[in-house]
Amino acid sequence: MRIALLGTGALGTLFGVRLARVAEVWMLGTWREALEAARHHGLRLITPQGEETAFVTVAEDPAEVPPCDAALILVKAYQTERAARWALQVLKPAGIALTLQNGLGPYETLQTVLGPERAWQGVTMMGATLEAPGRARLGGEGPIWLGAPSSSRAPLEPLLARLRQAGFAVEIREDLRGVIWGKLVANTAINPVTALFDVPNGALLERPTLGRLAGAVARETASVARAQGIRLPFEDPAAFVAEVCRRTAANSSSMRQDLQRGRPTEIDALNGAVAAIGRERGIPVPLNEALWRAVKALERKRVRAPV
Ligand code: KPL
Repeated sequence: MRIALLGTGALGTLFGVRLARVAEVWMLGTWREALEAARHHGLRLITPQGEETAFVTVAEDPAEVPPCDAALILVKAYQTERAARWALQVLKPAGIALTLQNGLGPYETLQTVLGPERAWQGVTMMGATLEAPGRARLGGEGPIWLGAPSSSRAPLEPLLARLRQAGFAVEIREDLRGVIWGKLVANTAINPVTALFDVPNGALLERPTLGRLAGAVARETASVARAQGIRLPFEDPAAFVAEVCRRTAANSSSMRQDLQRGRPTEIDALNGAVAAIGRERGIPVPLNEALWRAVKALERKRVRAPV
């Protein structure tokens, strides 16, 4: 199986290393340093068990990539449009794309570009921190939840089998929206709080004020989900967020990493999107709103150039 990996960041590196065990992987991206590092030194993943290096083929231009069976979309939410167009270019006519990105919006973009039958969505609860271009540290294991009703799952099965062979814990859920909003609860609570206070995920368990703030944001996001009739895959949003923090305690959230590297964050697709839905439906969203504003203000100070 030939898989196109769109995304050269922490998760792109993690998935590249593991998928290279079981498939031919082409990594496509625009970040030169990461592609050069992968080309010359391989992709490197550091885990508690040691360091694993894998060589994948890299390309900056989709025209160089032979036809692929599947594309995995792991770019930032705001880079989805280009990644979706590249996926369309490199996929075989029956090839499928799976997004494991954060936030609301990327899946809809993928569906628009590829058509609804070829676009799939899941979420990953894993954490990874980019230590250098092409070199990531696993910050916590966790499942990949795929919202894939059994009636229509057949085109996805070969990729699911490879993901499992590569060592990922894939769990199938029937309800796609529940899966997406479940992850959104975690991201809207953990990402901005860890980014603003510049702490790893585990600090939300150690510092009661931060833990209480994250728990309150989780409950607020969950109330927006429930108002739309979405059944979340857990009972207690704050307890779920605490569990994700436990599993990814050593990890730097992706938003904290973005700000540290002077990159734009995914705040618009996370707290910004939840606040917009809350406002539209008359559900109070003061915490999502405040965190969105605070991260936007920090972005204006820190971000060097749009990507
Ligand atoms: O998805 C994540 C992220 O950082 O974006 C979590 C699960 C919070 C892990 O850090």
